[in-house]
Amino acid sequence: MKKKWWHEKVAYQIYPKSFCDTNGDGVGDLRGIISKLDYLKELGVDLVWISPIYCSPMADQGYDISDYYNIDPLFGNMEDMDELMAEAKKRDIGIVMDLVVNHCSDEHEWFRKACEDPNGKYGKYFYIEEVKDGKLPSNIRSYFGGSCWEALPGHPDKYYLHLFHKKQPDLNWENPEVREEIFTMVNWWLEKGLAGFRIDAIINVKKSLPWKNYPADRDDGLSYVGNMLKEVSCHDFLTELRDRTFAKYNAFSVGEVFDEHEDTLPDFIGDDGYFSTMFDMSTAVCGASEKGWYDRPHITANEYRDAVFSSQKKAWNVGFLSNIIENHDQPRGVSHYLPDGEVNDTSKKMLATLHFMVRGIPFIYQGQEIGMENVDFTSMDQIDDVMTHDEYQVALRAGLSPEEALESVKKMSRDNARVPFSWDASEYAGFTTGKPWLMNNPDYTRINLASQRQDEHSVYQYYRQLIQLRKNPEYKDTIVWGKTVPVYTDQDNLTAFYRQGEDQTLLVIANYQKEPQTITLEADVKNVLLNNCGEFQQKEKKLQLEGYQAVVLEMH
Ligand code: TEU
Ligand code: CA
Repeated sequence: MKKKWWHEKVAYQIYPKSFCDTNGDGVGDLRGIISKLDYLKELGVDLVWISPIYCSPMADQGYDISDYYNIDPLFGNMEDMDELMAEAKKRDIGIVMDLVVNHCSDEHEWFRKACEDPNGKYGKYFYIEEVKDGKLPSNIRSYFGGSCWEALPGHPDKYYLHLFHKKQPDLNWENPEVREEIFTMVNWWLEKGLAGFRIDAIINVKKSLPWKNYPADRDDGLSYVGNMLKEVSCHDFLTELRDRTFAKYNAFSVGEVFDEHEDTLPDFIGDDGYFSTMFDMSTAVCGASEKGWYDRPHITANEYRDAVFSSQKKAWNVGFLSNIIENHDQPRGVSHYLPDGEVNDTSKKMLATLHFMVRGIPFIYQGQEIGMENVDFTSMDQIDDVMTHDEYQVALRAGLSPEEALESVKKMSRDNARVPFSWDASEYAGFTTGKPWLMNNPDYTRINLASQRQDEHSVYQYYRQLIQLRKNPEYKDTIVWGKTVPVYTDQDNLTAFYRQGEDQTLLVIANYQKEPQTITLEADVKNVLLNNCGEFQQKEKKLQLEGYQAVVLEMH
């Protein structure tokens, strides 16, 4: 594998609306991010991915872009953005923006012009089809529920495609003019000094044409988008995107890729792949049900382990995955991956250890580093996210009572991660002096950065230790490049693996249960590099682990 500048990095995702508000309007802003750069430096991150900050009507929180060349006034202006990039650079931090080009906003000039003249230039920027006798071109279900076809405003006989919200019309990548617009825009931003992009929902850019119906998979008569996507390949589009943009700037690119075809990993992240890396979504999709969120079981410790190991195996000798335990689309990892009632500082640190010690680029989502948990929402009125509202309706239609529907969807709600960052124990958790756009997590007096900064045993300080270990010249090569070799896989609720470097072997062991567990070491311990709790209890070759204990050992 060719070594690249990004392989050693640690990345951090900011959800700008909820990070830090400086003007009291209850919405986080770019000046807020600038004010926290020293904090990010203290934590030890090198790359900061900011979810969309372009002009947007916010139907999908910025993932519906109406102007790619400007900053939404909610967040600030272009001077703020330039200052943010310059200030970040001074601290050796690279800024990564979100590239949302599968679709734009229905308020984008292109779409407005398409509505004015569907047969003109801009009509070809989208997928617009003639509809006779109400017969839609296909029965694909949009990701946010309902048909993916919507009547074109002003033209009742014409429908446009939106795989996401109806305010997010899909861009027609088959049209070379559209691709040209996108490449020009990407390069304009890279010229400004951006470190790279996170590429949103990219697997959706290639549609299977001509349109047709697919077997229905719910009683709405519609079919999952993936049923169409699996018939086609994005190869040509993504190769062109890479060559015309990222490759020219040696820019970092991380793909958000779901449902990729089997055996295509080398195309995505191999030495000459489309992207520098892509997210490992294997644990996030584990247990997903065709029926909806309400039908989702809690993932077990063994399932978690198997998902991680199978990704590690797939990516070995191919490229680097980016590891996450959560993002702005997922519930909080500690609430999702740990059993109810067993979420505590020790188990949170255990999860962090696994997340950081496997091979790949670690991404921290804002608040993860202080162990923020899911929100105990008590009403759907507290939830803003479009997807949660759709899944709530899905649950009701399946026969759940309103109370049961709320209980089931709140566990998966994207708003769990989207509530404001809990900076301190003051009103509104120090996020704003006004009223936050989305409620704070009511647990902020218990879980916040200010208190954890003071406490050397906090989750926050543990994250710092993990980052320092990854950067420690003694161990860096092994932690970044070493092979992940699973061990003790016949023991339940235990995730353990070696990281094999050139002349060094590390052993990572996590007891993924509240009961103690013993393992028999295969070699002698040279150094204990990290331990999330209590004593290191070794008797000859026997190592006794407390509930949720995790250790990183250097072995002889
Ligand atoms: O997500 C893509 C995507 O497939 C999501 O719909 C995902 O399945 C879901 O959020 C899982 O909880 C990206 C963005 O990350 C998301 O925030 C946007 O809503 C979406 O694209 C549309 O741009
Ligand atoms: Ca603000």
